Amino acid sequence: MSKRKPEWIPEGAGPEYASRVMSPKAANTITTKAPWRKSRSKYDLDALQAGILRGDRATLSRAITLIESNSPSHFAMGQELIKRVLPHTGSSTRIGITGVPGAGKSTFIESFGCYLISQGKKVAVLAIDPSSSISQGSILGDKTRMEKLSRNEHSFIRPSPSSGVLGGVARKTRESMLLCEAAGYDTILIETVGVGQSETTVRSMVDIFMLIQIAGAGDELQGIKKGIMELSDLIIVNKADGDNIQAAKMAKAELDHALHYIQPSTKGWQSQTLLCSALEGTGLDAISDKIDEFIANTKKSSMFLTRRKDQVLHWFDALLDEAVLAAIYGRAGVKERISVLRNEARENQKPVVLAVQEALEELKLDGY
Ligand SMILES: Nc1nc2c(ncn2[C@@H]2O[C@H](COP(=O)(O)OP(=O)(O)O)[C@@H](O)[C@H]2O)c(=O)[nH]1
Ligand SMILES: [Mg+2]
Repeated sequence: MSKRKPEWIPEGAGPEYASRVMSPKAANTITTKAPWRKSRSKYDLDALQAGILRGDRATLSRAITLIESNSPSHFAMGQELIKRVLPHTGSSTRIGITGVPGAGKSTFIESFGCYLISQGKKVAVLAIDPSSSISQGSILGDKTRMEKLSRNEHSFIRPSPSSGVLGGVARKTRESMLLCEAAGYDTILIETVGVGQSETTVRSMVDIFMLIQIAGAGDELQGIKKGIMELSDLIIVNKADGDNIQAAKMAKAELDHALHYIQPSTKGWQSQTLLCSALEGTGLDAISDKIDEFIANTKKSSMFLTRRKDQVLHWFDALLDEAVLAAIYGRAGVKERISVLRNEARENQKPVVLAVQEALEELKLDGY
């Protein structure tokens, strides 16, 4: 019995830790449809590849579930799938969207997405939301606000993967984006809520980055921090409607002024502000035109391609760093030995530098 106790139950815990651990036999009778229980044969690579290239949404959805899976065999299949569709990726416009909760990101994506589709585009919406394990994903939580867009056959909406650290979520979003491109989506909108590192992460995978602001919420609240403005190519002042039009215009003027003092996000492009009402659908055409102008501009200066290549390199370097560290620390006995050294340093039994040196010897790495 004690062998089947989940490891998170404290030693000597009483019945207040209500838990049932099923026997393997009982677990086998579960008929769940959860993706990780799908047998290997359910993922037919040829079929996935063909379905994606045909633009079939159900297949695309399944393929994203595959690359989001944490199982090692799914990982290998997912990478093979990405490899196969890679020649069909890269031709979309990748747009990042950020802003504080309540700024109107979801409403904006709904109306802007519908606008783009009315112009003949195919729109995929993805999200990076590090808080999504709590909020169930920013997109999913706001599904009602994207009802029209989600019903449109030229759209594809995928809530953010809800598990894992930002790095893992970022990989999944990046790969989802590639799959969407292979499926023929020519515009990818990646939403992120403005917390911590997530804007930088989204900026590192898109061509153009937009910050959605509203008038009168206060600079602090809106995070008009230099950092976020420096990442943004376009700043949209939303909710420019009804009684709020004057205030929105004033906010725009202030932002225009502030932009003079900050480093542009994209070399050769002066970051700009635009007004819109996501609710009433005004200003969307001007935003779309501005995005087109940005893309044309950066393509002409070759900044577009340079940035994309740099983004891939940056991605490569980050993954390699992570993998190298994992490989080194993952060696047998290393963790235990290092924890002894850490403790000796902590308790002043050994100088820190010496402890680190011994750790390096332990890891069979020279130098320091
Ligand atoms: N008046 C007005 N309200 C808006 C506009 N865009 C969004 N809202 C409202 O602002 C609230 C937050 O919008 P939401 O899209 O959920 O913001 P998000 O948290 O940034 O995704 C909702 O009540 C929306 O109806 C707009 O253009 N004008
Ligand atoms: Mg939202």
